[in-house]
Amino acid sequence: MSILRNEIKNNLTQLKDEIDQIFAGGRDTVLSEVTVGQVYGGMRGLTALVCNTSFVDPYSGLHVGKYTVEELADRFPEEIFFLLCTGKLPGLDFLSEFRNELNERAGVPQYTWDMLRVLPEDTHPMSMLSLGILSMEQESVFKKNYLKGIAKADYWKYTLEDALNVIAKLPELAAGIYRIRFCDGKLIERDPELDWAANLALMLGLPDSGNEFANLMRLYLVLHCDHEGGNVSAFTSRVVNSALSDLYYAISAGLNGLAGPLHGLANQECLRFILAIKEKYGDDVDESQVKQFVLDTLDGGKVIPGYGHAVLRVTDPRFKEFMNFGKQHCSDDVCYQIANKLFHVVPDILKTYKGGKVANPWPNVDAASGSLLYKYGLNQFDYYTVLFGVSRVLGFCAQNVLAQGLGQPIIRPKSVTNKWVAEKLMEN
Ligand code: AMX
Repeated sequence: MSILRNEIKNNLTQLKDEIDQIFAGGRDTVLSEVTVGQVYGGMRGLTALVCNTSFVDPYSGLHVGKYTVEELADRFPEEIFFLLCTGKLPGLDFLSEFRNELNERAGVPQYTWDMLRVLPEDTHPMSMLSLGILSMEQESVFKKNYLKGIAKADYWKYTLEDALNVIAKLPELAAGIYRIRFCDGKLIERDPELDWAANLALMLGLPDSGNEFANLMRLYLVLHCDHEGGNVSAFTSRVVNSALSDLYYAISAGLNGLAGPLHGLANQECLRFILAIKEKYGDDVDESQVKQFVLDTLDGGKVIPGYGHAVLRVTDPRFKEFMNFGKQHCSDDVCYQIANKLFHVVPDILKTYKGGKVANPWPNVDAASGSLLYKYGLNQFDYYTVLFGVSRVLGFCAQNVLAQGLGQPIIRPKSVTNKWVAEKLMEN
């Protein structure tokens, strides 16, 4: 893996130089002040982390390195992993080298399959994914070498070894979970000639005429790869790895956060919402009926899934990319059409709802993805977050490799008691 390793090395040198310059410019400069509201409010808007793999601009959305999502939509997820780790897109020779590397490292151990097969039938696929990764922890190259004694400067190299081993096994593990949990349990063999996303599509075993589903998987795995450092799953993964718990622990922990309904699980709620509209009004549902359904939902005290965002203040560019895919490949699909109608009516409603309290009335990535997965036969909603997780592991891995390469310390913010805060208020 010489190309990737060398470029990560170069990236680390550059990032270290930048940090040296920043420190020289003022290590004690105040970047962000924290209010009582933020301390009690999930630390929202508090700038307290650095993440160099990607950042989210409230108005232009996700940037991976210096690229916007629109500029990356045609790329392979493997190239995005390279970009996350190195800050640049790879040359032509990378993809074949990376494919060979993954082929050598592929193969989920039998004990992992045995463990997954004995779980209760209704185990959530996200639990299976997290357990599957954790079951392989004893294979951690980082852990084995750490126990022997390695230089801190080399931690990232062993963390990268773990990252590549997990990434190589991930499509097989994720597809196997689908086959065990929702199909006949027979696993489909990977094809060493195929790319990462196409292999996932192949091993899921859904019919795929014209490779459209494989192309959707490529897009899906690109669009969900990373979302800077403070979101629940990425931050959890980083905190765990900062204790030098190896990547297997860190990835499993990150996936557990992604499994929450306010985070990665939201995408299945969006499709449920679309199908409920279809069920109520039929395939020829018009915009006024969609509008009524939305109003009734809000009157019932529920949120409109797929709309709003903690950071974004515009239509999520990832939503646009999925809608473009739908327009190209399945514009006559009813679920796609309902997703489109929702886009026409929801923002105007949310702009004035609760006296304009909704910070972002625009759709996020989840508003579109489910309807496309459903169209291609992936109709097991519980499985959707697994696909999100497969993609997001790229971000967890890149963030942790870079953090280890930069020698970042264990994460340990200070917590205080109500009494401490009350006394502080008295002082002011
Ligand atoms: N429908 C109805 N009300 C909404 C809303 C929506 N889609 N989005 C926000 N609001 C409401 C909030 O519930 C809140 O009301 P409250 O103060 O009475 O509780 C008010 O607007 C202000 O909230 P906010 O500052 O705009 O949002 P937030 O940053 O607190 O929460 C999010 C962001 C995404 C959790 C929220 O918009 C939401 O629940 N959306 C629907 C679920 C969803 O799509 N989640 C996916 C997020 C993306 C991801 O991680 N995958």
